[in-house]
Amino acid sequence: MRIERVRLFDFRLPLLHSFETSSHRKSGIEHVLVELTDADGAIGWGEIASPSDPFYCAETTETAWYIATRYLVPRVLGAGWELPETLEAGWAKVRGHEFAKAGFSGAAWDLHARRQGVSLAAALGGTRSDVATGVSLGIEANIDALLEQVSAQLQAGYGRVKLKIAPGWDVAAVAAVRAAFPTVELHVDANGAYPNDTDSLAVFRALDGFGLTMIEQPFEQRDFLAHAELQQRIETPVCLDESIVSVADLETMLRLDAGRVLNIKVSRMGGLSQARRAHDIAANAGVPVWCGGMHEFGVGRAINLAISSLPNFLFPSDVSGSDKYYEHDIIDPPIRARGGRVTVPSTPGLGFVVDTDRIAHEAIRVFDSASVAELAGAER
Ligand code: OSB
Ligand code: MG
Repeated sequence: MRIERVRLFDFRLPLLHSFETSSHRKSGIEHVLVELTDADGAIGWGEIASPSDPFYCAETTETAWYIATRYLVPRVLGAGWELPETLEAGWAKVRGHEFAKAGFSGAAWDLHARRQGVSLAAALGGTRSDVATGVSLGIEANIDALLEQVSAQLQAGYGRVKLKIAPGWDVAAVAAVRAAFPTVELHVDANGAYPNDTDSLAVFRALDGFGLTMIEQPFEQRDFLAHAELQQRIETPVCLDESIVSVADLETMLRLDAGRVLNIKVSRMGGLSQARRAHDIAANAGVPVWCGGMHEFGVGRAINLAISSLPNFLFPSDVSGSDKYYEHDIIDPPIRARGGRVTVPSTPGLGFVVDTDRIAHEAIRVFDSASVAELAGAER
């Protein structure tokens, strides 16, 4: 098959509840939606879920737009391919920019699955018809506000809660949640905010006593040794997120025992093919994985749902219902969780109808390969 047209939509939605991590606070999300159309008019959708600012990873909405229009679109347009991996190989020489690549990878996989007449989950080798999901809660103004959030999410049926932590918002917050909800499946995520020093070790030793399922990304992205040393000193599994942007990073983690759980983010790994490889390698090593989120709109959320149906996703995924984040999502029906579980669609591709009219109408900016005679400045 051949891609005949690429459209990119820079799209923004307000968050129902603003979200604060160790690095910053945000009240809206801006992602770039990718639409690929083949010569027969079949369509695939993907989502570039890069944060707007370079605080989680180096990419931003602007760098993703630049890389997509200048380097990825020219490699995708007109290329012949049958398997998504073939299309992805076309951009292999572009280094980094995993989020930008993941948006195109998702669209290629959706298109591929639709053409095969199978669900994206089935195309990936998924084995579950529904997946366990959990919620991620940001840093709140005070502990009462946090307890209120936890209580609301438990009432909504979620059984797993992940708390964002940062120096100064850690042991007391976790102790309060644990005291109020003794049996909730609880885990914490530091987004790399802790220095590798004795004060931090004391925090993690204290957190080790709360029966957490995991402590996610305590130290900075590249510091595998700090994570390995911490894992020797505490019982709670260390989970890596930001550190793992390639299969080689995962091999490093496994070799060093720098973490015993892997957060697979499709975007962070550069797309679905790499995410699936990471899943398989972790499964062979006996390391469980779960699917992290980037506050995706419905397209990215459906992609996360599909990969979460693979067998080694053994902890709840951050694929909570659309209603936790957005009033009106861009897919129909929106993703819904019941009793903390989300059904994996069995209809072709993503399994949701994408509201193209609304996206085209409300986008902040649009790129359409059909309306540019020659891609300005495009580089092969
Ligand atoms: O580390 O998981 C993270 C959001 C932005 C940046 C980093 C992270 C997150 C989340 C989002 O936790 C969770 C979700 O999408 O439900
Ligand atoms: Mg994380």
